[in-house]
Formats: sequence, C-alpha cells, structure tokens
Amino acid sequence: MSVTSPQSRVWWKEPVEKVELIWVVVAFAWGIFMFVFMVAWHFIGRQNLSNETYRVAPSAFEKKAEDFAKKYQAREEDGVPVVKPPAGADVYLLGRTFQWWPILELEKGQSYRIHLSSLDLQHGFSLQPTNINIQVHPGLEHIITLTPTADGTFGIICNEYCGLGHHTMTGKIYVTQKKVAEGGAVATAAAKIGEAK
Ligand SMILES: [Cu+2]
Repeated sequence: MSVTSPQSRVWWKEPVEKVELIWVVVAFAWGIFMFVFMVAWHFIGRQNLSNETYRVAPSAFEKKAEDFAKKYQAREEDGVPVVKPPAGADVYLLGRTFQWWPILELEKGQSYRIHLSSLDLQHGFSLQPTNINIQVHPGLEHIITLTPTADGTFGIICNEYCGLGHHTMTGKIYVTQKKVAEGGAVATAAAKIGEAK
C-alpha cells in the first residue's frame, strides 16, 4: 500500500523489462537444473543416502535398542554400553534428550544395518568429521546400510535444536581395523584392549 495513488490506475500491466526477463529465465533454468540434480547427486556426488523407513512406536524401538545393547555389549564407558555387533548385524542407535545411545564399535570394511530413531523429539544425526546428516523422528525407524571406510573415533552430534541440553547431545562410533594376529587368528585392536583389562 502506498501513501499516494499511482499515476496510472493500471500500473502493473507493463511489458517486462529485458533484463528482468533474462533473470526470470536464468532463475527458472537453474531451479530445474537443481531439481533434476537432486536425483543425479545421489549417483554422481554420493550425497544422499539410500534408506528404508518404517513406522515404529518409540517404546518398541527403545526395547529393540536395549535388547541389542545387552546382546552385544563389550564394555562400558561412563555408564554407557559400548556395543560391538558382528558384521552384517542389525544395529540400533537411539536419540533422546540429550544423548545418542549406545556407543557403537564397528569394524572397517564390514557392512551393518543401522536402525535410527528418536524416543521423544526430532533430532539430527550428524556424523563427524564425515558429515553424514540424517533427520531422526520419533515414530519413524530409518535403516541405512553403513560400511565404514576409515578407522578411528567418530563423533555424533545432534544438529536439530531439541531443547536446553541440545549442545550436550553427543554420541560416539569407534571403527576398528581388522588385524591378523600371530598364528593366523583374526582379532581387532579394540578386542585386544578388552582382553588386556
Ligand atoms: Cu538435539
């Protein structure tokens, strides 16, 4: 709304300026290009994850995660179980205010089916420093097949603001390297540390 009336009543019905027209065409073409490349980047840039999603009651997911942690628990770190599932296993990782639970220990080069869900609010699973980001919703179970390609300690942070303790919401994934010990026995470095305790 302007203070004074426009000089001509039909002020909007003007031919489109050439420069403006060029911008409209460029912006439209770019929009179409980006739209098509949402799919293309999945293959070219390997940016988007292939995942499956199912509905799940938060309490049911909590039970699955607890059973999983109990079954494969290797040790404990500050009261949080460090869980070491076998290759190819179904791995459960839950987000809740304000924690990613439990700590996982995976082996480099092996594939795992990672099940992700939240027990309360929307959280953001963000794997660092790899920078894999997945929205995690209560009531939905995301399943991704993950094959670690590097060993080391990876941090998980929450990148979706979820409350006052959001900045403290972290988790951890250890990736160990398969090691051939003397006598041909196969052991992982972390398993050896566990034995030494
Ligand atoms: Cu959060």
